[in-house]
Amino acid sequence: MTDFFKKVEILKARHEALLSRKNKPQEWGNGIYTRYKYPILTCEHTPLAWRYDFNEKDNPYLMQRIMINATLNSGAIKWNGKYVLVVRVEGADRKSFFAIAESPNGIDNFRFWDEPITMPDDIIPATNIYDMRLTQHEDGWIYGIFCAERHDDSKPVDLSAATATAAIARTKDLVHWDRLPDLKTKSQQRNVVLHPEFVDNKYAFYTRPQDGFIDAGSGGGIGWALVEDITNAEIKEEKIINSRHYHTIMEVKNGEGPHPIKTPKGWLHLAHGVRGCASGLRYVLYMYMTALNDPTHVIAQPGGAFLVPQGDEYIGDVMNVVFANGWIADEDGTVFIYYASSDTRMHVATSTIDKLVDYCFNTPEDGFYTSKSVEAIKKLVVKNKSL
Ligand code: M1P
Repeated sequence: MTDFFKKVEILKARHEALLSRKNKPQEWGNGIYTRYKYPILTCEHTPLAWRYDFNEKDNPYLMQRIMINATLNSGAIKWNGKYVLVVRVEGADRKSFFAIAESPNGIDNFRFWDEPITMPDDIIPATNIYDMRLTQHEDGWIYGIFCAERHDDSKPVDLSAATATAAIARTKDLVHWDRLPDLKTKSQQRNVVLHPEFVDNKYAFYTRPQDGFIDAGSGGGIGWALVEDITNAEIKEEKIINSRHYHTIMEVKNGEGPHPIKTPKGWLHLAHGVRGCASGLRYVLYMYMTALNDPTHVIAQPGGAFLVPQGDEYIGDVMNVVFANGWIADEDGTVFIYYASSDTRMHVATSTIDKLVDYCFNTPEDGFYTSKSVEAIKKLVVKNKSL
């Protein structure tokens, strides 16, 4: 066997060892969810055939011909008994694309399908696409709503001027995707999510109006809008259902995560909140619940963050970030929360519907003042003393 083929064998064995590594739950967490020791997907998990030319004549040094930079913000769905993620994969060229990875148990052994998704373009091609939210809608389609980024040609001299639009695609098999026209709205949009049920016989969207590509500006928070025709979706009226607030974890911006989970006590929402600090923006996850008969009416909102970066999760391409746009609720009530850390890699945390609903209803709300936070702690101390 030539040196080249020995190196190929070692490379493949190392890759297989990484893919089949068993994940380990971390003990002594917060009781609300369980984190796991290993990330579930990194750039090293992407197929070797995407990265290497295995022809010895053409690639005698066995170099990576295409490098992958990150595997992050993934949509999630249970599909044919498998835990399936539509992963945002980012190449060394900074372009993101979608690729499917599936696992038999939701916590390890994630493997990418052979080829990335071929996503058709809208009339004006997007430079970059990312952060798909998957919704198995009651109309029978699986929808993927994602951000389409294009250069803002009204500012030709500014190379960083960009626009964010919500793109809409749908599929029946996760392989073949039909692209519908992008959502038409007055403002730029990112973090747009399709609600799984019709509301007033219309498609319902969670939105995130924003003044610029990065800046939420006057966009007050997570919005809600109804659309009659998904094949020509246009938002005429939008109302804010979950607002940003001074000196909270969502002072600068927030955004809906995956579509909410329906529980007997209400719709369970996962979202991200962003605040500024000396090291830049800090992205954390938070939860809230809305009424079953009115998904726009907030009935519970625990104060503060639900999940924040921890240990190595702080470090990556965009530091101090956790972001989630996918989760899966199993029939037995287990919830798999898929989150990315620092725009670099994917992780899982597990919980249950019961625990998450308990967390939402029994964690004190943000009182918006230090004095209220102290009051909440003293109330708990007194209760514990009386036991
Ligand atoms: O870099 C952190 C996140 O920034 C954006 O989120 P938002 O629109 O809320 O600011 C997105 O680009 C997201 O992909 C990224 O993880």
